[in-house]
Amino acid sequence: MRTLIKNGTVVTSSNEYVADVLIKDEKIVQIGNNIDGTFDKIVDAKGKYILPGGVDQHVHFSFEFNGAKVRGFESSASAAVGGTTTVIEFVNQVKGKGLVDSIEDYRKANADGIASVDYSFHSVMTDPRPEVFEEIPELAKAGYPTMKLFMAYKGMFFHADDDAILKALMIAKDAGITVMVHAENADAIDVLQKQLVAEGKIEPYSHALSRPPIVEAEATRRAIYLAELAEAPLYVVHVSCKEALDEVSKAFNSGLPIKGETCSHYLVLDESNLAKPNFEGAKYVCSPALRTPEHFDALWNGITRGSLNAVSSDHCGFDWKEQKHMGKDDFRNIPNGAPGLQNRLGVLWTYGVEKGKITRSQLVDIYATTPAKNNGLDYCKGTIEIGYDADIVIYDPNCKSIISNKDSLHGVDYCPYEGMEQIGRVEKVFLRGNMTVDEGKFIGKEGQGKLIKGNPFGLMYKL
Ligand code: DUC
Ligand code: ZN
Ligand code: ZN
Repeated sequence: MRTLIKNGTVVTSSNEYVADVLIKDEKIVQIGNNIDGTFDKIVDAKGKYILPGGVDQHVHFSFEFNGAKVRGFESSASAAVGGTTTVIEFVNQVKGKGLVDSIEDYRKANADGIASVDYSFHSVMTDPRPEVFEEIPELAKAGYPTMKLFMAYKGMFFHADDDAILKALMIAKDAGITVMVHAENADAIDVLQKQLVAEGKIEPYSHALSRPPIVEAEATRRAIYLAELAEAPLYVVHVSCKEALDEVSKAFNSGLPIKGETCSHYLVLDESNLAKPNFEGAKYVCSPALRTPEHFDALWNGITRGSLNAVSSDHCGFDWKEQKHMGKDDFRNIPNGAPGLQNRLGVLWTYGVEKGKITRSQLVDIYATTPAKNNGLDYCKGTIEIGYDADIVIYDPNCKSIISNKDSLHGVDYCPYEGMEQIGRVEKVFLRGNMTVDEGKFIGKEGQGKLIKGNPFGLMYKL
């Protein structure tokens, strides 16, 4: 099967140029002007941008919070219509099981034959027994070269203390496994939460009060010190505020192999959303909490200066009506997380590129090219180059629309970006050469996604 995409503007992380792109079966085989020959399909992309399919390195299709479970891979067509062709899911280790087995068992039961886009996995260590630490290097051999630790959730089974973090960092580095941290001080949050509830402050807005920037900054700094002690690379997920970013930037600027990501919602949604009446605020309960608007520009600066090298969705599809209402009488019971997988590219284009915060090449870098590199997938994903998977988005910059949950395929009963303007639209998407979105509609098949394994040392050089 030979498909020619003609006359579009190809955007890579370093430049953009008008060209034709020839796809043969699953790969990009030629890029140039006036490519001729015989083709099975010709797509005219004149006036449109040819972007690499997005790589969303931070999604949750399996997260559970107090018994509430998010929508799974059956909702992953929402990635495709939003311009994302590869997702990386966090798999919590099952107590008593190994890290690799936890991923493999989850994958077979919940992703293979179900996913609509390509997928890979991060491990999340929850059961720090000595033999589990010994197993960490096996993750690299199995093709899963990243492992996250939660510093944020006191009393929950996935919480990791400093002991576990330091030991994990020490072991992971030699195997090229990047340790990632969700950095918030769990004890401080616990104290603040109890105080707020004792004062009768049980509304969703208290979620933000119980997780101020300083609890994120403290844990970020602590994790960085632990990484320095271990002489290991570290990746800080979902940096949400200036104070935590300052810690990452200080480490990054001093030459340490320490970086972070932020997420679309921290760039455009502020904490006032948590105060919406009629329990609407619960839709915006995610951790770290949304911040005041002054933090937006600091995060955009972190992106342009390089300490934040990716923007993810932290997609976490809890329903509002049923699941978020578990916390109607106590904000601590509101499941943490919000959907957003479908909106990442549109938000970055509209509020990043169109507002002059980032260039189109920077957008490609933070939404596709660098997330692929961070996770060792850059041998086949994240750029428009010969030999790469033909994961391609044709983006029409001339459309304007209003974001609405009725256009979402995430299977959740709300969208946190509801009512916001979007400039441009994902018109067509190719997943390994197969057109899977046309005229903005999903035309692919459930189960078409494939497991993509990562190489170790993806984030950083070997120290
Ligand atoms: N925070 C969220 O908001 N959702 C999923 C997990 C997390 O740490
Ligand atoms: Zn997190
Ligand atoms: Zn997350």
